[in-house]
Amino acid sequence: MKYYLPKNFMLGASAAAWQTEGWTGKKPGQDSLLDAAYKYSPERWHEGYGPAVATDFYNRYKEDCALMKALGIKAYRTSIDWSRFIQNYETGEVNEEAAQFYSKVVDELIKNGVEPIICLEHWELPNYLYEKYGGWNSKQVVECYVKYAAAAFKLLGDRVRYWFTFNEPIVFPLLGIMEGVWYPYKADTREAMQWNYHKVLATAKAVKLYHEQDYGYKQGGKIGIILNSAVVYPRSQSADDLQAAKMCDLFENRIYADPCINGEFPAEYFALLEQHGCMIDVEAAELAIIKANPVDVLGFNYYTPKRVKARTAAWNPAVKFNPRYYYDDYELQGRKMNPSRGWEIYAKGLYDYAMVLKNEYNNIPWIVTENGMGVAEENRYKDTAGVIQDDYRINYVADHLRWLWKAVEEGSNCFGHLMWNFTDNVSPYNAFKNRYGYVEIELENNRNRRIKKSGYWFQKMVSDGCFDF
Ligand code: BGP
Repeated sequence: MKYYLPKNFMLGASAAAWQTEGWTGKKPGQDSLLDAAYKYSPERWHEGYGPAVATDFYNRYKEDCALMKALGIKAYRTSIDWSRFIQNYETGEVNEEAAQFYSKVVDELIKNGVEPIICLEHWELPNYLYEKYGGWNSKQVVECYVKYAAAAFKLLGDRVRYWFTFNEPIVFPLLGIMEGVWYPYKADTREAMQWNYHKVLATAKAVKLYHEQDYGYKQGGKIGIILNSAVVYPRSQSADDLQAAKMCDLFENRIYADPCINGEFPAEYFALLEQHGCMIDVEAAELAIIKANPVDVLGFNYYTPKRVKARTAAWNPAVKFNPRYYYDDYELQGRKMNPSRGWEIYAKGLYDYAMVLKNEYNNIPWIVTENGMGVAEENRYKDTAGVIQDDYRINYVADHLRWLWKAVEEGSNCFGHLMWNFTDNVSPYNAFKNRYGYVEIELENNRNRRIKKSGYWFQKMVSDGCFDF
């Protein structure tokens, strides 16, 4: 069957500064959290690869922009590396060399017909701010972020029309602060919730600034946040599983989506934190700022749904509270899986969340800011000419696009799809293990870029305005 591209629908790809740029030009003391994570334990990173070189985008961005044009990519989302861009994290003074780099990247994208989409933090919190203030645990860091955001709007606001405050803001607090599996390896639920709250507050402050600030030219664009909201399905219709799904939705979706889009935290959230002895520092004046400054757009990253059931074992009150006390989302037997990543593949999840946005979030304009399939050892799929025959990726994208476009037909306000990602890049700890790109990075061949079969498929889809599936 043929599927036609909806009108004014943006097709492109996503990446992040720290996952592509490499450390060229970075000065001592300019580490981001992920840079610090790599320096702290490089042996934990697959085959020792990490952000140090990544895809070398810093030196090769012109080549990459030309390749985007050749593939028909119409929008490219990346981030600014806060730790690189700002010279003095407390005053917001800009590092001129870095500013020039980001300005040139934006110009190069535009020159190649690619809409630049900029995210202000894809986990590139300066490690300095973590060490000095405790990172997002501190209100001081919210203020540093606002100064950074102002500098970024000032530099690029005349050319960038789509801004995002954070990428998947929940991930670092969850994995680094609450569950202790990522650097800085903490296990403190209260602190993780404080990080989450301050990122919501920082978002509202950046939105306000973006809407109000006058830099001598009109900003005229839109600003939002990128969430990896949990798309939650209860395992059964039992009262316990339904309640478990509700709690998962609350802690992995609504603690961001509700305040950022609708202006208010879910009523039960603070009560639950109170009940479990981990209430955070919240001020009435801050809640008023959040209420008054909802985002214009939402970015949604979607890879996999959550199948949730109630826990069978009782919670041990002697152990620190963790929201997972309320739900269990593992055990995925019998589902269609991506074995490399261990994630279920369920394209309809995109449609289902589109309907949630339509019905519960005022049909906010939104864009898929990540969606894709990370596959290990893709070399085994090379044909004799050396082109990776990634039919699995083509099927993955096609299936997700058709569900997405069905949602658009039914009134969802989705205006685009950005694939994760354009070229293969570095993942946290997995580094280059699972490859996601339309374009291969040939590590063994000087990081040569080579278009995969999916890249050619994408190119054809863009020029035909449709695909068969
Ligand atoms: C998202 C992140 C990306 C990217 C992607 C793939 O959560 O925003 O930065 O890495 O997931 O996941 P992974 O790299 O862990 O395989």
